[in-house]
Amino acid sequence: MSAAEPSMSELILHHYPTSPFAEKTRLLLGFKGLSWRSVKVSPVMPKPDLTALTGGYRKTPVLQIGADIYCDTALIARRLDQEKALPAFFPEGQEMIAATFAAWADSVVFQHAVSLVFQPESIAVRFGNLPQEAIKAFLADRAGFFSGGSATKLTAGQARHQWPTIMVRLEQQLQREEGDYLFGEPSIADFAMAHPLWFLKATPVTAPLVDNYPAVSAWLARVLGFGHGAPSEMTSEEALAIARNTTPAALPDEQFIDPNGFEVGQQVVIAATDYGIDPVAGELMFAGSEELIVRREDERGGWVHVHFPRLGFRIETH
Ligand SMILES: N[C@@H](CCC(=O)N[C@@H](CS)C(=O)NCC(=O)O)C(=O)O
Repeated sequence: MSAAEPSMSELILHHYPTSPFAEKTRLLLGFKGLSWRSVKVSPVMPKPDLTALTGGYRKTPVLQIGADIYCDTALIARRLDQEKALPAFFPEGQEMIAATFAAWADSVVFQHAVSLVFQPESIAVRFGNLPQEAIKAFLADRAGFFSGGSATKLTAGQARHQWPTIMVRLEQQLQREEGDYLFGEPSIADFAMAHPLWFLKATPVTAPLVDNYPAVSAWLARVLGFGHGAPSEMTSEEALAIARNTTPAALPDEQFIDPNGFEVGQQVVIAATDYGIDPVAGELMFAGSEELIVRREDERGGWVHVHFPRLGFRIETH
């Protein structure tokens, strides 16, 4: 084995500090006690070194392992379970409830948190020390991010109106004696519920929306207490070189399933259906019950396999 070889299989997270879904993933890495490399990405477009790897997908975070690029935290969690099986994110007997609750929290609870953090009273505090131009650029970037997909923005009024229902239910469930985690032992559900609350707590105007609930606060401290594992910095150029100098991993040993007639080797585009629907073009390599894989070539990243969850993504002919 040459000295450079071990770095080829390292977990590389492309992310930025203030992103809730990045925090979810950092906690997933912490929960598993994993070491990983941290590549910082801009919170707004353009992100040329990231899209060179993904082929257009721009959401945060993205996990890279050699020449395999994993988009969306729903799939990243499954990939980390393969990396280290225990403790599991989808405990036996809770596969459906854990994944389904997590998908609800990642969409519904997250949309509430975004709307509450970006309401005018809160935005002024959150971005207090940023120049006006930077705030404008951020808001313009996010306005476009929501066009064309199935997700519609929740108004701040509706988010404020619905928030107590979510929190009172959560508080009730966590008040029970065995309520250390949502479903007994920790699962993906805890991490998906925690990151929107972490986001609200980061701004003084919205922090009371979490702090007013004692059982929720105690549970959140436990989940955030898993920490981030052991990250070390890496540049985006190094990450691109790793992709270029590695061959994608063997495809999953699972039957190719496509009820709509897509076949291996076909040129397709894959895109999220909710928001951030930038399409990724490539050759369809695999479609399993949880995962889609396309192969594409990039001038700087070389041949890569880009992986997406099946749920919430669509395949179309190119
Ligand atoms: N379903 C995606 C959602 C990711 C997401 O919405 N990330 C936000 C940041 S928390 C984002 O991409 N914002 C725009 C950006 O970072 O460019 C996942 O689970 O990874």
